Amino acid sequence: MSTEKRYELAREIYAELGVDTDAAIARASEIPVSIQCWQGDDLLGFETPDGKLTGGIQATGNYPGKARNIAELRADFEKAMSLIPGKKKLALHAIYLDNQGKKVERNEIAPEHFTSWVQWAKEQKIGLDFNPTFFSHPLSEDGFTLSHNDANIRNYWIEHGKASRKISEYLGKELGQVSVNNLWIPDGFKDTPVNRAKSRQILAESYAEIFSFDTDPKYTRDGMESKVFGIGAESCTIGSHEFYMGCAMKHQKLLTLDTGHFHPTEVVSDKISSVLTYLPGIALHVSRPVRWDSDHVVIFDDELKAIACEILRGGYEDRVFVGLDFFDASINRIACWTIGARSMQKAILWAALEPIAKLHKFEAEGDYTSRLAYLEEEKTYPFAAVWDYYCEKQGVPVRDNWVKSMKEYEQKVLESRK
Ligand code: RNT
Ligand code: ZN
Repeated sequence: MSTEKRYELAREIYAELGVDTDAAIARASEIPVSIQCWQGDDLLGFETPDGKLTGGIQATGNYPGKARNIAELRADFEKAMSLIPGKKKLALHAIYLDNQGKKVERNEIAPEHFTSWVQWAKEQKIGLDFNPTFFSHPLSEDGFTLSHNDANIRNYWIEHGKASRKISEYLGKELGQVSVNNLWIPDGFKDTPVNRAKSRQILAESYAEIFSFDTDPKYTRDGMESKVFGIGAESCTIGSHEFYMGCAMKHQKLLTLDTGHFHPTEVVSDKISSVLTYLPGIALHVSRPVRWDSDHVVIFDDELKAIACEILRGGYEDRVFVGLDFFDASINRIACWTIGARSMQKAILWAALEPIAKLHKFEAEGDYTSRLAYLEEEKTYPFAAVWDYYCEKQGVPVRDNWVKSMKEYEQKVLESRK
């Protein structure tokens, strides 16, 4: 039976539930998903030919064929995009600058180092997000950047933070949409410190300086990403969740919630509405932590659905910026992008297909029996038929057909990268 036919049947079944599948597809297709460039090359970047990843994060595995330069990364990402439905953005990190082979210091990066990215993004009709890189650098080697005791080192990173805000604004202006500038630092202590307060005070002052000038919210928004621990910084993370809640509140910034940055039984889905009660917005780093902040490829699991449902049930589309953050080097990297982003898009479509008004009504009336009954019954509605139709309409492969296409690219392109 054709995808279209199966969709028509599904549409009828959902209509009985009070759900308009066409409207759900339209709603889902308007929500951009920002895909992290760093999955393409294990977060090494192109600042120097021999980049090393530091900062308490790790890409494990050595699957062949990673992108070795900007041209390869772009080509690989274009391949992935041809397999992923929905609105897409690419999230860049500062170390992915186009420096034309000349080393540029992090405190000297400027829009000019990203003009070729803008040109490319215009051709691809996608937006760009940005991240300053406060790791993988000699001046971050002792584990501290913006909270460093040494004012010279600290100032270097403050200048990097300032530069990133200008670059992000430039990206947003050029592409006519908001570019999220996400600030994450690795700062922390391996062993128990006795003066946590001092480092946090210094960090607060560094942010006051970084945010001392305004940028246009039409084009850029700063996000602040907390974390519970990093490798080599197990005992104290300076930029903890509570620190950034306060900091984002003070400066009216987005809070970035990375799903791998909390204690294992905490869930980000429950945090969204709490944070949005007081803060203007949230940037999400959707990841899949397996026992730790392991950054496994995102899959279509219960928490992913819960996150998407929270966004759509709350009507928070304008206040939540959905981004992905994982880096798995043990399997084909284009497949990582595709599986992770398709899963996120699936979850968004899933959420759009909920009988939201009905569920809200049950809850408001105290009919928790019906609420549970419908939340369970919706799980066996013909979601797959709607998802397949959505993929077909978006011009990307239906079901597992993308795997063949990805494997062909692997043979033709990736295997020659020795
Ligand atoms: C690290 C943070 C951060 C990075 C990216 C590469 O724990 O999650 O977001 O993964 O900036
Ligand atoms: Zn993250």
